[in-house]
Amino acid sequence: MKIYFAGSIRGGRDRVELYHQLIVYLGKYGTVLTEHIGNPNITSNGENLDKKEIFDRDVRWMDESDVVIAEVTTNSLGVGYELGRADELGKPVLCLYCIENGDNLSAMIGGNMAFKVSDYTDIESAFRAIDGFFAGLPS
Ligand code: 6IA
Repeated sequence: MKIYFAGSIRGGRDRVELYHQLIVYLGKYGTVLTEHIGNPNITSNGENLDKKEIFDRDVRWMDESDVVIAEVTTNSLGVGYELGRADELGKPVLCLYCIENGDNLSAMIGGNMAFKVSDYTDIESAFRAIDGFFAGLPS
């Protein structure tokens, strides 16, 4: 199972520790192609790579992935773009949203019935949402 994890970079790195914990947990289900999203050394300045190289690599990984899991609490243009792409490709998508952030999720994510959007309160409830998502995938 190849997992594409999406989380904010330029949009802000406030939740990077949470991304890291989610990525470690996802290791239970497969290989996370985008492990760097949870790397605290990558700040909102991004990776030390050319923009085109990052885009081409991420698009390739998205194509290769079996599922897409996005942390969508922190608004991010890149994550929104990736989710649009995942939708077009027909990938199973789980969006994790921290409800403590209020009712602020974009309707373009929350209103897309092709996505499974799970609200969570703490890391344990995010883990349970992940378990439920994988349990519900067609075998
Ligand atoms: O708009 P954002 O930067 O918040 O978008 C974050 C999403 O886009 C993540 O899920 C990543 O998969 C992807 N992404 C955006 N920027 C990068 C990056 N460095 N490295 C890896 N993945 C990225 C940014 C470098 C800078 C020159 C813009």
